[in-house]
Amino acid sequence: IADTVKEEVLPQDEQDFDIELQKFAASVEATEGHKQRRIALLSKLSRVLQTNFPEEDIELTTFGSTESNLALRRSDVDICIQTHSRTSKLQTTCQLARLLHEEGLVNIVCIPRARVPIVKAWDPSLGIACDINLNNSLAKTNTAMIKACVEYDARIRPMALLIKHWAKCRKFNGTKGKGVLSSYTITCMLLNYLQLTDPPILPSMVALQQNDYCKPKVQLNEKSIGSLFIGFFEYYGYRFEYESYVISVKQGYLLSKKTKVWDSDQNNILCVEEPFNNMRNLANTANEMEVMGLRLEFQRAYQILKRSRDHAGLVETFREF
Ligand code: 3AT
Ligand code: MG
Repeated sequence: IADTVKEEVLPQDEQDFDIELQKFAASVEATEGHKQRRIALLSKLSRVLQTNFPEEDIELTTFGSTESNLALRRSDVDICIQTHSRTSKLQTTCQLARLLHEEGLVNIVCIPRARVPIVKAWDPSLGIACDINLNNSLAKTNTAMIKACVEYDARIRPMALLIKHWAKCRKFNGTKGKGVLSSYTITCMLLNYLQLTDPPILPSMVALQQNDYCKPKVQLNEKSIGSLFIGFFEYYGYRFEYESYVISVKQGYLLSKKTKVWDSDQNNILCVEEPFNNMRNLANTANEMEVMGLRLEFQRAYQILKRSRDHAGLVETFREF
């Protein structure tokens, strides 16, 4: 969809750093082998469901990074099982956990009381992790939104892959409800930063939806991937006012915590509005100390990259914590 018009040629050092970033992103993204293993896991699950519930119309779909084209080598597979009947025999994640156990999956964790009940598991024969939920349609909707954003401008995908990878390397990423921030939440933070750059790289979600996610556009911002990438760390390290604002990918700007009445809850230290449910703060998993730590991590990355816009700088930025 992107009609990126790059009229000005970037200086050589910026071009070199962009190439370095693209190479780095390619080295962390999921390979063909990972994709094959994901497909194999899906067919295994499909067989298990068909065997156990032969008369039911049960649908298996993937969402998350598998669908948004942001899968990393270390990504899990997010799977949604939809039962199309109220009287389905498959009613709980615990039932599902038992079936996975019988199939040889290990490290099974059932989180039945999470906002969206999920089962997490590891398939040792395929070497792949999965998160499975039952009947959660919101995840499909927000995945489609992330996909549309990633496709909007060619610079967004490498940045998103690298920032997710960075969050995993520096150990503050965890999946849904565990860890300081989920990949999804930090991706939303990146998108909002790109909406707020001047001129914006990405329109608001409202505008994207009005355009059916895919009207051609003229891209006025010609910044390099490198300068945007470094700018992201600078923005969340030094400029974003965590105390006062709510990140809204839906609106494409910042909302006031006070206006949203999100200023008095200790779970709302960092506020990232879920685009399809504006009552929900995606970052309510992070407490005050964790947000402080996060901010220091943004600052650390910025300081490293400001000094060395090269391969060595990237290696240091992504150093495993
Ligand atoms: P990985 O590649 O697995 O690290 P991802 O891009 O798949 O990252 P997540 O695994 O964090 O992202 O989340 C997968 C999807 O689940 C993304 C979104 O559709 C949904 N999701 C995740 N966290 C939330 C949340 N807190 N609220 C609503 N939906 C969420
Ligand atoms: Mg995922």
